[in-house]
Amino acid sequence: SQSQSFLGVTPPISMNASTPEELKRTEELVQTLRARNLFESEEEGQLREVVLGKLDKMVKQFVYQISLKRGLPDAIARDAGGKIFTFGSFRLGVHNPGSDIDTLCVVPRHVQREDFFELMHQMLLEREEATDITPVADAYVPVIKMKFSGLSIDFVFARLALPSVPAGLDLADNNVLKNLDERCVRSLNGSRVTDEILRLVPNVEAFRVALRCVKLWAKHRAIYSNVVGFLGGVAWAMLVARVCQLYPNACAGAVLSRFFRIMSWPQPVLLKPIEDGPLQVRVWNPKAVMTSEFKRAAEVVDRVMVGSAEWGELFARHDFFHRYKHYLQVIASSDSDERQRAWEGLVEARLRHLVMKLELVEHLVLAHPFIKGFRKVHKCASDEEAFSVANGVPPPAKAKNGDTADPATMREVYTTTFYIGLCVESRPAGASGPRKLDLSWPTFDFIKQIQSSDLYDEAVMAIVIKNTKKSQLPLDVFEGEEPRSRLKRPKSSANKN
Ligand code: 3AT
Ligand code: MN
Ligand code: MN
Repeated sequence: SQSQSFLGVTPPISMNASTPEELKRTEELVQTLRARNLFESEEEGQLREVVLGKLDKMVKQFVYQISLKRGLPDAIARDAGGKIFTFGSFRLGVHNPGSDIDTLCVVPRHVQREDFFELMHQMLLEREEATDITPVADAYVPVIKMKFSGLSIDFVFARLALPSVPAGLDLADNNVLKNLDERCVRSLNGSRVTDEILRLVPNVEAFRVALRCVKLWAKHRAIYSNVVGFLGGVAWAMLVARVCQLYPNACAGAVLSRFFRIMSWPQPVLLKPIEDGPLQVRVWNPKAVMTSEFKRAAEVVDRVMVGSAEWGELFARHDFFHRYKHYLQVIASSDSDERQRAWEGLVEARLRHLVMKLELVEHLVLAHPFIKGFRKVHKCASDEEAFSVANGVPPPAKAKNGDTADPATMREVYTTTFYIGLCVESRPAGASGPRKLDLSWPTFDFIKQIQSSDLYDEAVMAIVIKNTKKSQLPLDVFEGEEPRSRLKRPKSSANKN
C-alpha cells in the first residue's frame, strides 16, 4: 500500500533514538573528518553555486541557438528551455574539497548529442573560465570533462523526447525515460539514482556523515573502486542508505556501528537468493577481501563506541603492498597524455578479466587487484631508454656531467602500472624448491585480448605484464605511508644517495 509509514522494503529494526554516548561519538567523528580536511570551505561552496549558475545559463543559451538553427520561431526557441541537474558526491552532499561536480545537461528533443559535442564544446572554448576541456564522445557515458573557474566538471548530456524542458521538470517521473537513446538513459540514471537515494533516507544528515566515513574508510582500505569489482560511490551510498532505513532515528555513529556489523554477515544484502550457475567456474570474488575488511571495521567501531579506540584507527592505511610476496605488474604505456588516458582506461576496465583467468591457475589461491593504477611520465633520451621504461625496467643511469641528451631524440613515455597481489598455495610439508606458477597462458591471453581492441596502435602503445617480488616494488606505491613502514624496505630500492 502507499500508506506505509517507513522507507524501504521492510519495517525498521529499531526506532530507538540515539543515546547521549552515541551522539558524543558522532560529534567526535565529525571532528575527525574535519581534521582530515574532508569538508570544503564556505568560499569553495559558494564558487560551486556560481559555476552551476553559469553552466545553467549556458545550457539555456545553447538550446536557444540550436532551436533557431532548426528553424523554430524565436518565441518557441526561447521557450525550449534546457536545464542542468547534478549527481554524484556533490548532489549527495558528501563531496570533498576538490571533488568534481557531476553535471547533467538536459535538452528538448530537437537538440542532438552531436550539438552538445560541437556547439556546447565551442561555447566552452570561448569562455575564459573553462580550461582543460576534454570531450569524450564515444565513452559508455559520453562526457565533456573540464575545469570551470578551477573546479573539475564532468558534463554529461541527455536529450528528452519532449518539445521543451521547462524549469520545473522532474526527472523522477518514469515517463521521461520513454523513447530515449541508451546513452541518454545512462546519463539520466546517475541523477535519478542519487535523487532517489536522498528521498529514501529518513535522516539525510546522519546518512551524509555515515557515508563520508564509509567512503574514507573504503578508500584507505583499498576497497573503493568502480572498476576492479569492488564497490564505487553509488553502491556504497545505497548500502549506507539501507542501514539508515533500518535505524531511522539513529545518529551517524550508531548507523556506522550497525552498518559494519550487518555487512560482516555472510550474505549481508541480497535482492534474491544466489543461483548456482550452469558452469562451475571460479570468478574473481572480491567478497573474501571485503568480508575481512568489514569484520575489522566492525571490531574497531565497537571499541570506538565504548570509548576505548579513536575513529582514526578505522581509517588506518591498507597494507596491500606489504601483504603479498609476489605481485603482477600490468604496464600500459604510450607516447602522449591524451592517448595514455584512453589506453590506461581500456586496460583498467579489462583488468578483472585477467584476475578471473589468474584464479584458474593451479596453486594460485588468490589474485587481488589494487584499486588504481600508478601513472608516471618518463623523459627518455633514446629508443633503448623508452623500451626499458615501457617494460618496467629502470632506465640506465644518466651521464654524470650535465645533460648530454640530444633534444632531437628526447621524448616522453607515459606509463600506468596496475598491480595484482598473488597469494600462492604453500608447499606440502617436506617438499623443496619454490612452487612453480605457470602464468603464461592467462597473461598471454589477456594481452592478446587487449591488443585486439580498435584503440590499440602498435606503433605508439605497449602492454607488458611482469612478475615482481615485494622487495622490488617501486617506491611510488608507498606514497603517503608513514616513513616508519618505508624503513622496512630493502636498501637497494630505498632513496638513492
Ligand atoms: P567524487 O567525490 O567525485 O570522487 P563521486 O561519487 O561523485 O565521488 P564520480 O564523480 O567518479 O564519483 O562519479 C559520479 C557518478 O558518475 C557515479 C556514477 O553514476 C557515474 N560514473 C562514474 N564512473 C562511471 C563509469 N566508469 N561508468 C559509468 N558511470 C560512471
Ligand atoms: Mn563526482
Ligand atoms: Mn565525476
